[in-house]
Amino acid sequence: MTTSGAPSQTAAKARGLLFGVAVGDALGAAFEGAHSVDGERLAQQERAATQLRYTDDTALTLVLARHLVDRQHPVPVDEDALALELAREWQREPWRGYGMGSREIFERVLRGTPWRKASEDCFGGEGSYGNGGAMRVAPIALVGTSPAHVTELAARSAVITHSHLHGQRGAMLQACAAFLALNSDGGKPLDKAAFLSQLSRAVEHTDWRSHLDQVHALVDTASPAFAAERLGNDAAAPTSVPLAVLAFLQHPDQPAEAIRYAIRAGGDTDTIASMAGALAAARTGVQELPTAWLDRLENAEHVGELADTLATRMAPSQ
Ligand code: R7I
Ligand code: MG
Ligand code: MG
Repeated sequence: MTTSGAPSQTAAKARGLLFGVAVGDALGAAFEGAHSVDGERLAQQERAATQLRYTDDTALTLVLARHLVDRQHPVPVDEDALALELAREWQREPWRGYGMGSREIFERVLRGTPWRKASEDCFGGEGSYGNGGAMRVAPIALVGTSPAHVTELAARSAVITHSHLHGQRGAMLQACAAFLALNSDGGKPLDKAAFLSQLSRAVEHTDWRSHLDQVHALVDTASPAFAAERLGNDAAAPTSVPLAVLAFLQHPDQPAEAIRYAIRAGGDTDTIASMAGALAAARTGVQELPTAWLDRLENAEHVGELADTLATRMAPSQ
């Protein structure tokens, strides 16, 4: 790992958030699309000596993190600039496993189509409700000042590629969950019911409130397979972000276990494990992520530098 000396708790949490995204994504990537993942296959992947390579989830999260670093409060999301930055990242490394809708939008943006039009035209004019807005949103939690602020910024960062409201609501939920996890006191047990009701207030939509009610009913009892059956585990935002929140709530103080739970649920494993890892490691700090995983992660130095810079933007109370 690239940490020099002991980071402050703020920096440790910021690093936890970004490294949680990256290692969840990279470990889950080998299983994306699997119906479910057995523990032994996952253990083999954990023991392998090969580099952990991340996918589009982390690549675009790092673009958003860099975007926030380059801007000063109070306008940390500039949609026009961010649209080009995201599209250029796809153009630079198109092989990282991008979703079909996002690929089409990036291609059109680079050819000069305004991002809003490209986003609205996607999926026959329906707009995307994929989880691509949610998968890249976690760094917003490091610069937001309240759940309302975080959800507003999250929607602005997501609409560029996800004009369908559910694509934006997924990003709002994940960003708000990351903000609450980051600001939770890792020294005390997490009040899971209070966490879910804060999230419910922030999402302001009956469908999403009902997803969160289902999460509440599954907390502490559901196996990964049962949770996937109930909540869904595919690449659509409404059927993936709730499972990531559940994976976090099953293991709020053990990010490695939250990631394993998400992967064992199958489906969109890179994305769901990435979102769950971001939440849990933002709460605990990076020191709870296995060093063996961090040592294998590609581009870890860059991830750490972005986290350290964003940590300096966090409000002192965090
Ligand atoms: O949201 P997006 O960037 O995809 C992210 C996923 C993650 O799993 C990444 O790891 C990567 O593998 O891709 O890309 P989109 O293509 O916009 O949305 C993802 C999927 O959601 C699509 O491929 C569709 O299956 C589904 N989807 C829709 N289907 C029908 N109509 C999203 N929106 C629609 C829609 O409006
Ligand atoms: Mg991916
Ligand atoms: Mg995925």
